[in-house]
Amino acid sequence: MTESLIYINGNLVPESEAKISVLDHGFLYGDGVFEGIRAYKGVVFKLREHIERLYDSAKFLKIEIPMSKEELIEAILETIRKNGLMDCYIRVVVTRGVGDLGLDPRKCGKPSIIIIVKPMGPLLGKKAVSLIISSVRRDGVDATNHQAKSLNYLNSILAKLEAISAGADDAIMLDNRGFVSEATGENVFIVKNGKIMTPPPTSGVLLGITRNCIIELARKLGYEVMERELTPFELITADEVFLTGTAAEIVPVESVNGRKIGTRVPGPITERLIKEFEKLKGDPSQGIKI
Ligand code: PXG
Repeated sequence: MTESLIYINGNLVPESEAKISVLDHGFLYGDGVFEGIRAYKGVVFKLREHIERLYDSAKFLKIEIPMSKEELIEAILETIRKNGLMDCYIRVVVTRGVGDLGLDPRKCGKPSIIIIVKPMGPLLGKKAVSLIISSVRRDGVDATNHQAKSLNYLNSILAKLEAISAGADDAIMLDNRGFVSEATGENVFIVKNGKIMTPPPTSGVLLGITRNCIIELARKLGYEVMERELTPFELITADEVFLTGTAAEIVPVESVNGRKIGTRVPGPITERLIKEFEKLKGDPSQGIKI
């Protein structure tokens, strides 16, 4: 198998040579931001939205990305072209850069920019998943919150470890008040009596691009969609539950804490949304052509 080419600070290098310094604060402190993006049939899905979020995350961390948005878009497209891919997963990472020991970000030089592109199937890889409600709370909006897509994922990793120990596929995390927040790397939606609901930003969720896409799509199809706080009771007693994310796509949930969700999985509304979402893949109006 030929090695993939990885973009590091302006150069495309084979994977085995794609290395960054151990003194990069992205490695030492998780001090950086990232995006996970997908290309379908030669179109990078919602690329502009991902770029906007990346720059917002960087702004929150006071990292100045040393490239314009247009230049970064071109670097991403060129990396995909050079790898000869039409359908792939794209990871863009921006770190604080190479510094010294000690947190002080002023010791760091220029931010490092890395673009990895790989073929990748749906992350959770399954038709329906089982969830637990984790004892690990989602960081509050006044902490290392997940509105900024930072490299610090320990909050989610602790919950994922708990899910694995319990024999579940993934975990739902509650916010620091006990309301449903999101899964470890996906947003969560419930359906009750034909209405679609998903937790609001105040529950510490990442404003997922797939989440936005599903909200828009569902409204276009005539469903009522509400962003509101959800209790664990509402989650467990929902007619349908599904997760959304770039890596995982749209994943029906079959159980939460050992309680079966609804009467059939996927439920009818989840099934319809999956079908409609499939139609958007590769649609040039949904992204930027490679
Ligand atoms: N919540 C969290 C905490 C996430 O990390 C989402 C929701 C869904 O957002 P999008 O914009 O993708 O709809 C995410 C995104 C990975 C990986 O490699 C994780 C995500 C995205 C891409 C890759 O684990 N999570």
